[in-house]
Amino acid sequence: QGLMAGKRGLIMGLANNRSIAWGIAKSIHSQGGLIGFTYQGDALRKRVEPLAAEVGGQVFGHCDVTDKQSMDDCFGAIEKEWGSLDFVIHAIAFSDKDELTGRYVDTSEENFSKTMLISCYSLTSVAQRAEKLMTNGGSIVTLTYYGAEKVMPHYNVMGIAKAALEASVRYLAVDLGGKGIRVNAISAGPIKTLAASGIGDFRYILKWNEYNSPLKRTVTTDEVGDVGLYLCSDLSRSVTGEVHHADSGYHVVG
Ligand code: 0WD
Repeated sequence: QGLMAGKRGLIMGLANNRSIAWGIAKSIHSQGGLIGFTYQGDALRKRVEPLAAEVGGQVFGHCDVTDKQSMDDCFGAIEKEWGSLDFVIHAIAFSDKDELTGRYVDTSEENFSKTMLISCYSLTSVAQRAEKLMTNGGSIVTLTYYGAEKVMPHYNVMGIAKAALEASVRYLAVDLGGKGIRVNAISAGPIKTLAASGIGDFRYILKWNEYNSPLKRTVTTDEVGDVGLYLCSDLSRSVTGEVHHADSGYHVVG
């Protein structure tokens, strides 16, 4: 029963119970969806396994998006176990935190490439593998931030990666649309997660959003979770190539 009854999908990028991925997992589970999770490295395994159990989910093992073998192993395991996929949540990003402060112009080539590979290209490599399993159509959702559109202090190279990620959403939407596979992004307002704690002056950004957004507050992972649910469910069946803001409306004033 529920909007997601009979649907099975993968959530990538769960680190702990403050992750945006966790908000989305709870929303999808509440509407009857079956969720598979991957984790990056053994340290996160201990966190992901109990959370997966809480929502009756399945764990498909270690998956580092920079390691092709681990990606193939995970999608291979899903194919073997489930045969098909209905949705994928891509909630993954990384940049050296020493470069998430100060000036963008000082970004190193090495961190630029790494940031782009993990935070942008990985959506495409996930889509390549998901396409094969989305035999009845499907929904792919990634997470982005307003720093893709406007210069945000300290967001630096991650802003460039998110801009490329949002462009990827549009290109992927066209490539996969013929198969009934939709590709969208949620542009979430700032939330204090593990990844966000690496961004310089993050508390100031939170306060700024609270004071200036139309709703005069920041957003929660549960709220972003409900937007993820909408984008994975058939309610959004006519929506693709979209960057949907879940940010208390900040983007209309920022
Ligand atoms: O304010 C925020 N928190 C916002 C986050 C506002 C708007 C967008 N986002 C985005 C992030 O950029 C990211 O794309 O939401 C997505 C999820 O981020 P999150 O929920 O804020 O952060 P977190 O709970 O830390 O999860 C991100 C996870 C990693 O966690 P850590 O903190 O250990 O890096 O991404 C995963 C990892 O689990 N990840 C990887 N997974 C596979 N392979 C890799 C990798 N190479 N690198 C990072």
